[in-house]
Amino acid sequence: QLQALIFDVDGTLADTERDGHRVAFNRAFASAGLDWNWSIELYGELLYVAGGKERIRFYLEKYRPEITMPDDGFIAELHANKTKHYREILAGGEIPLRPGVKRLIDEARTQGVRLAIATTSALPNAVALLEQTLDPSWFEIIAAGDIVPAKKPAPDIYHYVLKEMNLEAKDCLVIEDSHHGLLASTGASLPTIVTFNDYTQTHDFSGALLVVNHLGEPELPCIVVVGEIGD
Ligand code: XBP
Ligand code: MG
Repeated sequence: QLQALIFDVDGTLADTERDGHRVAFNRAFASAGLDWNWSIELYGELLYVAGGKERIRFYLEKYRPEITMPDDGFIAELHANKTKHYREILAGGEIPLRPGVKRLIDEARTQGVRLAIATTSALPNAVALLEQTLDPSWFEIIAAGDIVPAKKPAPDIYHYVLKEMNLEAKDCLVIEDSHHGLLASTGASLPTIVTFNDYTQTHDFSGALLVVNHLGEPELPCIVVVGEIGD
């Protein structure tokens, strides 16, 4: 008997990366007077590292070795500014939920299935997206950002949700969109459905129960790449 659905946020609830987070990073860089600019293509490579602060460090190490690594305080401030820009973008209402997300969440609520969020993104970002599109109060736990020290692909955030909700992994279902997200959920022994997107479609999804292009709507059926749709 399914007891809970646990959703990843970025790339799963909504396509937030290309036109949301990426643009917010670039705006934060520009307002800090930095000449850093992340193209759509480069951002696909940077997504290899989860977490905004971690991603900035990865960019500097890998792509800008000539720059001396700024201290943690500078990166934290830059990232806080990025969060502000990101929330402004969300408030503009231009980033919709992916197909099937609202439908599935409504069905779960009707059937008494518990809901949770497990994301690498900062808490204010996750809450802002839920406020704009769903309702944060529908989710028993919104596990986000630095709440666990080791971000995805580490399973810590999922262990945290299971512990807080007093649930066993086998009674839950996770929805993720990326290889790292899948590693995190399966690392906590959680059955996982992958809904891939443009940035993640070439990822390795071994270990997923089901791999689909999105969750589907009656007028927009999903395409199943791996697995079978049962009950
Ligand atoms: C996605 C991430 C995040 C966002 C940026 O997390 O890796 O880092 O790209 O958000 P998930 P922050 O798919 O687990 O929701 O800048 O707030 O980290
Ligand atoms: Mg994701």
